Amino acid sequence: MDFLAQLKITALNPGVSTGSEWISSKGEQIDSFSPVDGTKTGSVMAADETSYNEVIVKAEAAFREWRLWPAPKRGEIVRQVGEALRDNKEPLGKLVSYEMGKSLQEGLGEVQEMIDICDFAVGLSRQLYGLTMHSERPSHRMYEQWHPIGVTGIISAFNFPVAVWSWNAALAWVCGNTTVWKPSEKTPLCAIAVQNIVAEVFKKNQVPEGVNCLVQGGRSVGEWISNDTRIPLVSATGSTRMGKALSATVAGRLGRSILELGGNNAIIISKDADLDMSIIGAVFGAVGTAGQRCTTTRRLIIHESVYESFKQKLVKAYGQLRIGNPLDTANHVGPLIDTDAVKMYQDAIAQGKQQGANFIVEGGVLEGAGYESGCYVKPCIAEATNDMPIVQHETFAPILYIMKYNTLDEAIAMQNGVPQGLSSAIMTLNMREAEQFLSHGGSDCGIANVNIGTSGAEIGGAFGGEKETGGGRESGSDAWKAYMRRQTNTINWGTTLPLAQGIVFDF
Ligand code: UN1
Repeated sequence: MDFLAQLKITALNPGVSTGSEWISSKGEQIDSFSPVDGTKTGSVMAADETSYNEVIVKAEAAFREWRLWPAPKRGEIVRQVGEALRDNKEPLGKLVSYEMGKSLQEGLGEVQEMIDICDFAVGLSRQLYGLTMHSERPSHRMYEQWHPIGVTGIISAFNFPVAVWSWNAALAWVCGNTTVWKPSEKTPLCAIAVQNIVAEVFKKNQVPEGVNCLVQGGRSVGEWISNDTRIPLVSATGSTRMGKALSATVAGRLGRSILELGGNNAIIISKDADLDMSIIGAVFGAVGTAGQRCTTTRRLIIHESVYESFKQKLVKAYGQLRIGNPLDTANHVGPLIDTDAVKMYQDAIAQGKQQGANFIVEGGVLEGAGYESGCYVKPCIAEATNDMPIVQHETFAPILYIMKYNTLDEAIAMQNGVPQGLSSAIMTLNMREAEQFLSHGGSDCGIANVNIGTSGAEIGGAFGGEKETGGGRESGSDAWKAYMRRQTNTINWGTTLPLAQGIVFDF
């Protein structure tokens, strides 16, 4: 495991940092166990209240300085971060794969997403555009500017231990904000590695200490962040339950939040679909990352005329899946994150059966050589109906529910008929169907695709979803606006002071 040494990870790591400096803390010790083989890879020390406060004070002070750097200069720093990530792609990808359990391909892909968002942010640093407007008053000019907002809290989940942080951090930095990151306590070492990589770039460029902060810890650290009036913006990824609690707290102090919560994503397989292509999209979407992406395909809504043939293709494809060590590129499916996740998977299967779901590919926990961690499970498929409580619920595991439809209206209603609204797709070669699905009467999700699956979004688009997914947008397009404050400016260059709306005020 030379990747640990390459990334400067030791057996016991401090977990609190203001950038290049590490701060000692008296929080609990968080141990990282790899779901790949159950090995304890290393530990970090969580933040306590004193070290947390020290970080926020530094982050606030750094903000006052960092916001004055010209945005393209901040972009240049992010460009160098992207370069450093390119240099470290191999070891960091391996660590992601080893600590989180996703396939090496996906671990490397995650680092590639970090590189991509850095590239995007570099360009963005010269494009933080505001509009100009025509004033109704003579000799007046109106325009808007986007200004940095302040310390940005980033709470990320185990399933994308580094990429989702980078979507937020790269944007926040070019926007002139400082960041305070609370990574998942299930993937603390990935955060240490990233902190070390960024620290080197920041130090070389004399970026103020406090622009890139790390506060490791569990729920209490998340609560400190959401309650902290010194943090005007909190971006959080995780369960809907966490998001509801966090957004209530942040809203209670009139702070802003960007939420990226659960998904319950479906692919509609039309009678006019290319079935071979659909199989690839559906299977990758359902079993990739062992079903632990927010964008994982959880439901297939299949036209009744192709239902039986598609079902057979699915069963055949599942029969060919290789489950095992994700660092071995011959395997398709790695482990779940931990044994708690395995328990949730088993509970969901039991509930599904109770509710009448018919498992056509059975699940189960794998045992024996190579599966010692107890985290490897079989991807499974059940015939179900959309209204079953278990189908309405997001289980973070490779359980795929399939169901039939007759008309496209019915299929769209089923696709939309869940509390979540992240990602959706239709497989069809029929233009009318595709357009209806994408129209205002179609999918109600933040992401709607044609002839690709629900997962695997690119960073160039805004990422996020509606309803219980939380409404936030991260990453590309104009998602950056959420990381800045808008200021409307009106300038009078004339010699009189006319009032808006023609109001006369003479004395
Ligand atoms: C997530 O699951 O939280 O679209 C993010 C995808 C990835 C990001 C997923 N680019 O699957």
